[in-house]
Amino acid sequence: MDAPPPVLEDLARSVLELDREGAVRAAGEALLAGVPPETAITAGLAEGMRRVGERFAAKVYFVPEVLVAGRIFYAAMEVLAPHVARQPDAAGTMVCAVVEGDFHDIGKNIVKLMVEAAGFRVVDLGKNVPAERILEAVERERADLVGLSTLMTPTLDRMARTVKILKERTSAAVLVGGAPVDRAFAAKIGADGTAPDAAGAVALAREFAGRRRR
Ligand code: B12
Repeated sequence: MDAPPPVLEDLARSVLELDREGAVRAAGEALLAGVPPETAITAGLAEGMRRVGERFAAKVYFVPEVLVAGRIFYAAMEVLAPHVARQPDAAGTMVCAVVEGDFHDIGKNIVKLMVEAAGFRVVDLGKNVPAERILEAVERERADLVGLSTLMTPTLDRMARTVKILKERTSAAVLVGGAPVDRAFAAKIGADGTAPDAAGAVALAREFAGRRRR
């Protein structure tokens, strides 16, 4: 396998070192070097956030640093997102949200971007969204799919409750994700699937939308 382009390391390091200018510059350089923007986001920026998480866990960084890292992530993503190749529309509609109680939306926004790029219409309800609002949106938008995200263990219960309500009241396929979510948890709460990253979310979205059309 080829070595990863050095610009991916520049992206990750800029996020980790809270270097906004460096991150924005590296995002532009990645595009110029022909690195696919999806790769720059997932293997560069998201890798940087993963390392920020390690520093937070080690109590080297605290919430203010993590907040700044999140803003830098978004500043660089703004450069990259318009360049993500888009498939023609009509793959289906997904409602996505971060469950109630949780304000972590970076992962959900990457999933949204990639699922949209794969040709889906995505209705983004944002973060900290109560189950009832998600249900309302799924019915209103006649969504084929729902993508729920949470990053915290205390909000896993809200995710479970949301899935229960959606499965009882709608026929949409419900996908769940976020760092504390694994396949065993997804199966236990009755979700239709989970994936560890945005590429996996796209694969699942395609699979379930295809099934609904048959
Ligand atoms: C950034 C961050 C923040 C930022 C969030 C900024 C933002 N706009 O999102 C800020 C500073 C606001 C923050 C606040 C807090 N945070 Co915080 N935060 C993080 C951190 C460092 C990184 C998260 C991140 O962005 N990761 C990068 C993205 C790209 O990864 P991802 O979200 O996992 O998403 C990928 C996959 O999971 C998947 N995916 C995601 N969603 C979905 C959905 C579907 C359907 C599918 C299929 C896939 C999928 O695809 C994504 C892309 O590849 C994590 C550490 C960590 N290891 O996760 C802690 C972490 C999540 N935070 C934590 C905590 C405790 C908090 C606070 C309570 C801190 C406090 N004392 O105030 C508050 C909570 C506020 C709240 N109520 O939500 C804990 C949670 C612990 C736990 N197990 O519950 C963590 C794990 C840190 C730690 N080690 O303690 N945080």
